[in-house]
Amino acid sequence: MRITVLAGGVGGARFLQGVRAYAAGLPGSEITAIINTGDDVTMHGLRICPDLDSVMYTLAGAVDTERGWGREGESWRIMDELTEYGAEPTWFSLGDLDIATHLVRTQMLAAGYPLSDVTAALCQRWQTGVRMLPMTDERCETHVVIADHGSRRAIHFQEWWVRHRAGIPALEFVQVGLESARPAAGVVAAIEEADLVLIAPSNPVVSINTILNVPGIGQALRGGPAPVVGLSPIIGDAPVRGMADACLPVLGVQTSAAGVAGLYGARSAGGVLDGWLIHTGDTAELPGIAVLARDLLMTSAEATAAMVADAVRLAGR
Ligand code: FO1
Repeated sequence: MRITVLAGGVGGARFLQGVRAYAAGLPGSEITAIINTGDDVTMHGLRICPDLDSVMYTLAGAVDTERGWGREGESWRIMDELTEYGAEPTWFSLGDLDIATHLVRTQMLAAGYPLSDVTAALCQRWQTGVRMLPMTDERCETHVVIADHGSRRAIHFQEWWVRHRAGIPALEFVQVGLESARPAAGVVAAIEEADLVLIAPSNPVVSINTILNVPGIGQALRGGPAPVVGLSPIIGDAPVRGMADACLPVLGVQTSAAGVAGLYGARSAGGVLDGWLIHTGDTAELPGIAVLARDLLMTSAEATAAMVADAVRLAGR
């Protein structure tokens, strides 16, 4: 079975662990992950791709599981030195081990390799068992528009998320570079040739919607032959993880499983979903979307693999 997954960082990484565990029982199956790069940023001259790296480190068993990002057993000597120099930003911490990844990436990009090739090269070391594709090879970064002394100002998503902990009300999310962005090499084929497309329980606004907005990706999902099943990132009225509740109201979407399903929409009505997994006790009634309620807590790869098995059943595969 060929499974293609749309995913963000920390939640997407955990979900992919479950997809990989599910696929381990199906010899010959292939998993492709299309990963959000809207969080990408350049700091201290280094190109940083947080979601790609969170997925890569997690699948490799090299992530710091407590933080969910960066390397296990990390040290911060370079960061300490940068802070001594007063080199901004000091609110975004780069670990010594992690910096090696950014150095390799930055050099390869400067040499002219597209991000998809760079990602494949980095993953060569880690052997993640999942083909990882950035959503686009172009720069397409999420900026957050905030109110500033009576006027509007845009700051990079990382500044809003990490420095301000999403505590400043966002007026709008803007994907800078979206108009000229195209799906990265292999992305459209991975959707068109899949037997099943899964939407991970990642942040629906700044991860999944960002991927869906890349010209060509939403269209491929809507027109593709594979059923598309999503998992709700919201349990009750709160995100499973992260701060999606600071993002959904900006789009006028209720923080609920039903709200997110409405955002993605039914494929039969021009959206992307055929099926939607929600947590036990939640409700989501949308014409054209098959809904299944079950436990959605990703407590282990095995528990998540069981969710994937239910998604496969819901898709009728
Ligand atoms: N998250 C933080 O909360 N603080 C940090 O200093 C930080 C640094 C960082 C460095 C590399 C990287 O790949 C991720 C990093 N993250 C950090 C996580 C990241 O900013 C966000 O959690 C995601 O972009 C949201 O998915």
